[in-house]
Amino acid sequence: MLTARGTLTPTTRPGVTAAGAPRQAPARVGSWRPNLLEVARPRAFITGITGQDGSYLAELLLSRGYEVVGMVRRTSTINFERLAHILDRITIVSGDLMDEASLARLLQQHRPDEVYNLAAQSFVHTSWEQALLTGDATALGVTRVLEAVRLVAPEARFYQASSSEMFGKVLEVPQRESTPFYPRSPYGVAKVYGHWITVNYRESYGMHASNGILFNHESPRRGLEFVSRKITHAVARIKHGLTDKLLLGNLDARRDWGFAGDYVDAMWRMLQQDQPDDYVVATGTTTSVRHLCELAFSAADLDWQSHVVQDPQLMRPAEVDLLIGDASKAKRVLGWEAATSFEQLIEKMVRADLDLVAHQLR
Ligand code: NAP
Ligand code: G4F
Repeated sequence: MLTARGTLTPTTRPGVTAAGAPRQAPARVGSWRPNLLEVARPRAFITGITGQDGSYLAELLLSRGYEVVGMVRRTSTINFERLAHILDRITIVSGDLMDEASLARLLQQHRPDEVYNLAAQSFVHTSWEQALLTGDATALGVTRVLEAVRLVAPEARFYQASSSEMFGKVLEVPQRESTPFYPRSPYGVAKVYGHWITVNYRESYGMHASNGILFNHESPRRGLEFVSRKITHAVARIKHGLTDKLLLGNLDARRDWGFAGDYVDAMWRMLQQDQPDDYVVATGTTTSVRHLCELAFSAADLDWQSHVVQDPQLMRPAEVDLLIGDASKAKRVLGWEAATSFEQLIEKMVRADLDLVAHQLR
């Protein structure tokens, strides 16, 4: 079969080696016949490239020799902060999860080998305030991307950003791929839909579609509204004398927090497998918001209890009390495990925010 990318047998496509060379993954070497006139680079299409994970994934794929096409939605101000350092090496295209035609047009134009659907209304708190929008983008948006892939790029491999938020009021500890879902927010409910529609397209159409059930992952690029970054950024502002108090909601909630830079590697590994499947991606440790505070403040030689104030208004209508993932399948099949500890992650985030605030003050 002749494609825009070169000559391929029907079941194969360009890939990359696990070591990162921009060529075929070992399992597919036998059936890939390179076009001698063109050394094709695998091409990835990322929705949500302006987000935390999108920026780390784009970096990873570039380092592995991919062409990266990132979809951004139209906004009145440009928000490429997380991409500034790689902007000259990626292709930015305009589209929206809400607009099926834009998705189909972009996939038709760019014919990707891999599609990573990271775009979503991803903030749980907002999902109660904008439940319909969350359902439209985070749930139905997945079907729109899957339909576009099915219709115009059916050989592309598809990754869906599923979430540990689906486990909600957990029915098993630790949570693994077989743990039943019990979502506790409109966001969690929307992610359950996205998860199952991905499974359904895999089973209905034989698509190479995989779900990564990722537990909370953070970084210095995390949005300021999420609790980890809210805390580390406040620590830096307090340290620099810009404020004195930090208002927080539930300090007892426990999460399995990892580093986003580690987690995007698991996404990529899923799409290098011969068979699509679903994987939990987690560290296997759990920590309370209270302990996160202790650690973050002490990394800047501050006492958290002198600054943190609980605000009942920040409590959620329904809470996810405890998340802890069992990522043994990802370790066994993908050879993936978290490289960064929770302590290293928080230290890294506090340092980055201290530098950021110091820079802003100059
Ligand atoms: P994020 O920083 O909030 O990024 C979300 C991305 O989605 C942004 O690029 C945003 O664009 C884009 N987006 C939102 N609505 C869109 C629309 N209608 N059309 C096109 N793009 C749209 O999220 P993240 O932390 O990188 O997470 C990536 C994905 O993983 C999300 O699906 C999230 O739900 C899921 N997830 C995250 C975690 C985690 O702990 N980080 C865990 C499990 C699952 P703008 O920049 O224009 O807003
Ligand atoms: O940082 P959070 O807002 O993350 P949450 O709700 O766990 O969701 C994140 O992880 C999910 C994976 O499980 C993703 F799917 C999702 O997209 C997102 O990335 O809140 C963490 C915990 C909650 O229990 C919350 O109630 O921190 C508690 N918390 C306490 N005070 C707070 C605050 N959360 C926020 N955002 N702000 C607070 O002031």
